[in-house]
This record gives sequence, C-alpha cells and structure tokens, in this order.
Amino acid sequence: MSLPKAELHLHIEGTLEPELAFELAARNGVTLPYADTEALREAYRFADLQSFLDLYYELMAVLRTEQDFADLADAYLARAAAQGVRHAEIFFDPQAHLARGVAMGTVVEGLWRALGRSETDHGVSTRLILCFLRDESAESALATLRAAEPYLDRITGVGLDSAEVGHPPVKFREVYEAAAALGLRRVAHAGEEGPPEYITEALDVLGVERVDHGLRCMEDPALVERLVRERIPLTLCPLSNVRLRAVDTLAEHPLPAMLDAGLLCTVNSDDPAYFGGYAGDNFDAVRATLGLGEERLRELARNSFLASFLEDDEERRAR
Ligand code: ES4
Ligand code: ZN
Repeated sequence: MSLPKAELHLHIEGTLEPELAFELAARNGVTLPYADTEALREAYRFADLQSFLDLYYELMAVLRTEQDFADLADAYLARAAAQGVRHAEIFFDPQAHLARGVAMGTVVEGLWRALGRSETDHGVSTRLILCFLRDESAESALATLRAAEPYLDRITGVGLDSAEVGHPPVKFREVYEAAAALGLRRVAHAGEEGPPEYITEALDVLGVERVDHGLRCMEDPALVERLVRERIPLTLCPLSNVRLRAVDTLAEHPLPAMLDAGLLCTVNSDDPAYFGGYAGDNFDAVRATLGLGEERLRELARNSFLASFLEDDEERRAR
C-alpha cells in the first residue's frame, strides 16, 4: 500500500541514479572518475553533508542539455508516482550549472519539458523551487535570481541549500527581500547541521513559510513551541539524516517526538539516488523502524498536502 502524498523536499540533481549518470556521460562525452555504476555506488558512504555535496556536485558534470534535465526529471517523476507521490515541489540548483557553463534557460526549459507533461504522463502535479547555494556569495545569489527573471512563470519559490554551517540565513536577507518582491514563495534549509538559531533567523529575517529539515529545533523548547503555534511545516528527510550522520541510527530519529510535540512534520526524500530511497521508501522506513501507527502515517501524508503550495482547489483534487 502506498499512501497518496506530496513530496516537498527533493533536489532534482539528487535523483541522478548511477545508471542514468553513466548513460548521460556517454551521450555527452564526459568521463566520470568511476569505472562503472558499482564503483560509483561504492562512493555513497558519507561522513557528513560536505562529503555528500562533493560527490553531488561532481556528478552534475553529466547534465549538459535540455534533454538531460528532461530525462532526469522524467525518471524521478516516474519513480515518485510509483511510490504514491501525487504532487512534487522540486528544488534545483542553478548556480551549480551556471558555473559549468550551462545556461539558466537550458536548466529550466529542460526540467519543464518533463514537468509540463507530468500530470498527464505520471499523475503528479509539480512546482519548481530555485535554490541558492549558501556557500556562494549573496551577490552570486542575487545575480542568479536576476538570471531567473525571464522564467518566473515556471518558478514558484526560492530556497537555500548546500553547506549550512558558517552560512547563516541573514547572509541572504536582501536576496529574499528581492524574491518576495517578485511574488516568490520562500523556504530555506535550516537546522540540518546548523544550530536552532538558523531556524529562527530563517523565519524572522528571510520570512520563510516552511523550514527544510529543521531537525535541530528539538534542542530549543521555546523554538518548538513557536513552530507549533505558528504551524510552520518542517520537511524532514529521515533516510538523508541517517546517511549524512545527522542522527546515529534511524531508530533514534526524533520524528516520533516531533509529532508528539505537535510539530507539522512531513516526510521526504531529499536526494533519493544517494540516500537509499524515494518518498515511499522513507515512509516505509519510518513505519518499520520508528513504529509509527497508521494514524501517524496518515497524519504525515495529510501534512504533506497541507504544507504544500498547491492552491486550495488543487489540494482537494490531489487527495
Ligand atoms: C542537500 Cl541534504 C542537503 N542539504 C543541503 N543542501 C543540499 N543540496 C542537496 N542536498
Ligand atoms: Zn535538502
């Protein structure tokens, strides 16, 4: 059984499976420093967020054309649909592509080739969220937002990702103000590896309406109380947290305690090709390991639609 659900925390570049990486490498004449898919999978042992990001950025070298981005997104949407995903809000990292000489238009139009057909082809509605790399400068982020302006009819919101510690939300105050002025929705990764203060800052300085991860809020009871009171959704990614060592084991994941505290939690896959599973796999894992009952699982699925950027009528249709 797979519950109908929305996926709200998904990096499209993190859906690049080894098989597709090698296929695109061959198509584009790119040589990967791994003998085969087996050898590449061997590299999927991460000590922390940065060790993952190093590989994540390295493999992006195979993404060069609109068709590459379309194939990547189409493969994700097919897998997501098979696991009960009915709506996906998809992050992309344009700075990682612009830096390699791949234009904003190539990325957005390529992704759109798949997203524009997704309801028909896969029964999955979609939104695109442009993420800024927080370990790059605020000026670079602002230039990226400007480069995206011709494509804003295809972009719902902005997010903030990549290496968190040492790059507090306040660094991007002006960029988020500019995004808000353009009518974009705002989210940000906060409290994955960074401290609870980054979550507070993302809310107060960036005006985010949803927090990606937010795991470390549990270290600050006053912050938990605020997140509950203000009904701020958290997009948790349990298998990601295990693979990137944010938690020691899945059995120790704070999701049950977070639900008990009244937090509006959702379960998502983050970078499924790297972390061992798609949205349904994350649901299965928390069901099996954290002993969540059917009522809790239905609550998580319901939360995913409540926390989404779907219009109210679409929200009803998707369920
Ligand atoms: C990411 Cl798990 C995670 N955290 C921060 N930035 C990211 N980009 C892709 N995956
Ligand atoms: Zn993420």
